[in-house]
Amino acid sequence: MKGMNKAIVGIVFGIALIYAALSLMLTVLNLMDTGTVSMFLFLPHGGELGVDLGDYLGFLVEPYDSFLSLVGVTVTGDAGTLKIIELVLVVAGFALAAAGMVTRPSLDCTGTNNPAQYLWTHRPGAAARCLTAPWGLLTACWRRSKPLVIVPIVLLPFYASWALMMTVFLIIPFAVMRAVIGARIRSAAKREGREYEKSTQYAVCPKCKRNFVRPKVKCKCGLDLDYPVPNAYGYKYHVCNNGHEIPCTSGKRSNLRTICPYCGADIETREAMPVSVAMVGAVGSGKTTMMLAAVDTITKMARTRDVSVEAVTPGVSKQAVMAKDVAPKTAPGELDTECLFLRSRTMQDKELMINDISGQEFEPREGKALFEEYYTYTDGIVFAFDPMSLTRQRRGAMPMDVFESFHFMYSQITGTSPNKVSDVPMAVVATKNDIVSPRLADKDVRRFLIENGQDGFVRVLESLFSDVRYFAVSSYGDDCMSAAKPFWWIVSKTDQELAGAVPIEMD
Ligand SMILES: Nc1nc2c(ncn2[C@@H]2O[C@H](COP(=O)(O)OP(=O)(O)OP(=O)(O)O)[C@@H](O)[C@H]2O)c(=O)[nH]1
Ligand SMILES: [Mg+2]
Ligand SMILES: [Zn+2]
Ligand SMILES: [Zn+2]
Repeated sequence: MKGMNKAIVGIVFGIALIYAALSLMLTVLNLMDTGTVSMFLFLPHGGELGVDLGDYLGFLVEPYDSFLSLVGVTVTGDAGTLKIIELVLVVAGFALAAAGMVTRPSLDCTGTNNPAQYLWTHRPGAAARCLTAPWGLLTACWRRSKPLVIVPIVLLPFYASWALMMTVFLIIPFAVMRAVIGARIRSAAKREGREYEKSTQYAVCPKCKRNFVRPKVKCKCGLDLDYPVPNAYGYKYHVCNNGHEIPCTSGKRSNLRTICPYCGADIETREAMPVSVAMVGAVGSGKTTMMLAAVDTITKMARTRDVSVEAVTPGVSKQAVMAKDVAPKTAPGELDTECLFLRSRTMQDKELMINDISGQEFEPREGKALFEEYYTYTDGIVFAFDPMSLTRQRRGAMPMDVFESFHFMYSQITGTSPNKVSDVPMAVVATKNDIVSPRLADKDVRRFLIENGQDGFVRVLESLFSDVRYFAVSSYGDDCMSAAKPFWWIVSKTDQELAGAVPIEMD
């Protein structure tokens, strides 16, 4: 038993013991005075310190008195010595009941599942354990060896009255403690729920792409625990089965090692609010280069406002960004989501998640994997096309083909009818603007598509997505500021705080 539980038990048992000790003191004083054994209740009133229970519960107290004098008389006939012996027996009885309170079975709070240690007042059977604590000698001996239990049974007449009194004295502190802790759990849980809802809402696994309210946590000893939130296991921290403390208040939790509750992968969530963007486009349309250019720009612009950007996946690392102009072809198949964490002193952590897919996935092919979760929780879609592929000898897949292939997956995955209008922001991006002549402005892109035989694409796209915006970007060299615009437009639709924290011009 550790920390909080020890404190709770200490308070409850402490109050009962102090109270019983005060009653013992009155009992001893009375014995010295009158020579009779009676039980007292410590209750200062009208100049008196206690109430003589013998006056009210004589049928309970008298047998105790008779028993003790009987034992005393077998030893001595002298009245003075008898008093001393009775005094010793009373104190010993008290000590036996008090000793029961600190024996293992009643104090032991180690659990069997994780997180292991319930708050003591909220663990199953806590009330019963509390009330039986003064009789702990019986259980302690029984546990050690069954025949041994005969000893506390024989001694029972000496300490039964004291144990009974302590049992009664335990009821009030336990009930008060339970109510106080229950109220603390409730208010801490409410506060945590509100804060989590405001700052995080949910988390997304970059491996399996599924989303969930809270991840699981791996303790430093390797045990998997539920995400620590204030509950019966603790309102400030939980304790694992190996005794490690795991904080469950929002500020301290973000450094915990988190794992995905579905696939078990080690993931970082940092309680950051996620914004998730999916990329669509033909092979060679410039998706990966654009993503890296956007990361580059976002990082540079964030620095001007003291916002730190940390890439946690290798695909968007500093090295990858530096080599963006020679980005390798993206391998087909399902890939990990690229993750960036953004934070500042004034802004709660944010996570920008980008799903970059190989253009091959939008080519007609048998038995294609449906990218289930790529699109299920997406906050926006960046649709890239290479304008040169439309003008020069029309090479590569046309935007319409890519869109049809994408939309087939999209409607299957989101379980909507193929005609349903989606309100997910759709950024249509003409890439490689540095080699297009004349250069395109954002406002020219829609007309450019129509004039180059993609009027069908524009029509279908705009009928299926209600929130479409066109961009023209260049991702090459240092002149790649424009690449961040489509991403930041999506961010601004989802998270105003993040959008405002990094100055990306949208014009
Ligand atoms: N000049 C110029 N070339 C670009 C630009 N963006 C991409 N490219 C080039 O276009 C080619 C394809 O770019 P990627 O970013 O790999 O294209 P992708 O859409 O990711 O392709 P897949 O991963 O195969 O689907 C590469 O040779 C890039 O260097 C750009 O803005 N300007
Ligand atoms: Mg790529
Ligand atoms: Zn997962
Ligand atoms: Zn542990």
